[in-house]
Amino acid sequence: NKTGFIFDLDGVIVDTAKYHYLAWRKLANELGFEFTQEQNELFKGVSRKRCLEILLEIGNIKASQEQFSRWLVEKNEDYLSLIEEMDESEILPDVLKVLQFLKKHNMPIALGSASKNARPILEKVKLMDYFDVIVDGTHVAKAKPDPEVFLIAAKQLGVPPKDCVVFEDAVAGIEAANNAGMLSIGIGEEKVLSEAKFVFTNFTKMDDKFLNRLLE
Ligand code: UVW
Repeated sequence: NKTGFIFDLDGVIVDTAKYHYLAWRKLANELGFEFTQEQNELFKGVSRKRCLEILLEIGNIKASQEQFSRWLVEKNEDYLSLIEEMDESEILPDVLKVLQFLKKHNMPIALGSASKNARPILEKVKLMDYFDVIVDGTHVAKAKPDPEVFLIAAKQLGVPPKDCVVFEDAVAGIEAANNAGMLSIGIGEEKVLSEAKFVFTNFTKMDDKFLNRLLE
């Protein structure tokens, strides 16, 4: 049986958190309050709608449905204009090494992301060809830590969940992988991602020996 490899996007393949932050901060400032980088940590892996709900709670702002929808669109337009300039140079260190290793061994590869902007981002950084399957925020009803996004990815890869490996940088994402019965690998800080089966600061720390073990 082949192993299926599922990658989160934001924080694993590229660092889009900084662009999300700038776009949310602009909206917060327009609404008359500050939004810090620390607060932005709470937004990682969280759906766009839920992020706006939290932002408005931070600013103590009540919105009509219509305002809410308008601000969602405005934030996303600002975000899209920020990521317009993204290119291959924004791929995080050694992501390409790992993708190429997996391709060389003919491993099935999926993207499992909450983002509705996953496809345009993969196109900009020229990684579309590595992914056999893309499951993103346009396909999924339940947010991580619900395992839905990873279970759909496994199904589309044709690999049983127990034979899948997930690379994730968010706590909710590690929980989702564990809930799916998959092997969770945290990319980030060990103390934050303590629920993960293995943790690496980034892909430069993952050697061929470890990758080879994952193939079995
Ligand atoms: C998320 O909802 C996580 O991202 P986006 O705003 O890119 O859809």
